[in-house]
Amino acid sequence: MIILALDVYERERAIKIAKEVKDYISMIKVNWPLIIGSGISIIRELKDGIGLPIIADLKLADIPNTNRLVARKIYGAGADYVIVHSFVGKDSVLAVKELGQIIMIVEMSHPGALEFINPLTDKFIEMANEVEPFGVIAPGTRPERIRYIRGKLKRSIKILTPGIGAQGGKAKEAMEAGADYIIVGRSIYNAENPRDAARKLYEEIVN
Ligand code: NUP
Repeated sequence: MIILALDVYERERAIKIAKEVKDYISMIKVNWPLIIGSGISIIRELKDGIGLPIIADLKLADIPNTNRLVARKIYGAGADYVIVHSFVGKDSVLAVKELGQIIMIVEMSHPGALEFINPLTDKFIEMANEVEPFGVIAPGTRPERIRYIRGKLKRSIKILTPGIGAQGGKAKEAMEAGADYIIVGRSIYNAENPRDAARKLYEEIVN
């Protein structure tokens, strides 16, 4: 139920942290910091070395052809899921889904998401119900919004919630509101003991 957001630059540090916490996590999410810092080959290295599925959090938001060109390389590099923005429209989203499993953003966790994204969430949920991605991103910082999104989203579509810990969201509250997975970065990788931090989160949500 815990997805590790591995937002560090260095390959060695990323692998060390992933090994330390792997017993408590179910997937690893890589984002631009790690891909820029360590190269795209880090995806295969983590996937094979740690043995967990990899989410590529590229937040693709381009025309269908460019989304497709990027997605082809990232799935080819071993990514199991790619995160895409919804606001660019269904054609751009479907261009990625044709190549592999996707996760659509229906709302984000930061305060700025209230400016432009949150007012459109209903439309993004509607699109997700048509497109049927593996899952959607919903804000771990706003449990009431997770509950709202869960109420409108097809049951088969998973809810993944970032914003737990460093951004103020609480793991247990997010799960109780309907999240299937919590995404956690800094609270684990910046902890003095990442394994202990992951174990505590795990115990918080299973108990
Ligand atoms: O709405 C979102 N909020 C968010 O934090 C969508 C995301 N994909 N993320 C990502 O989740 C963010 O880019 C980072 O990789 C991770 C959260 O990290 P942290 O705040 O736990 O350190």
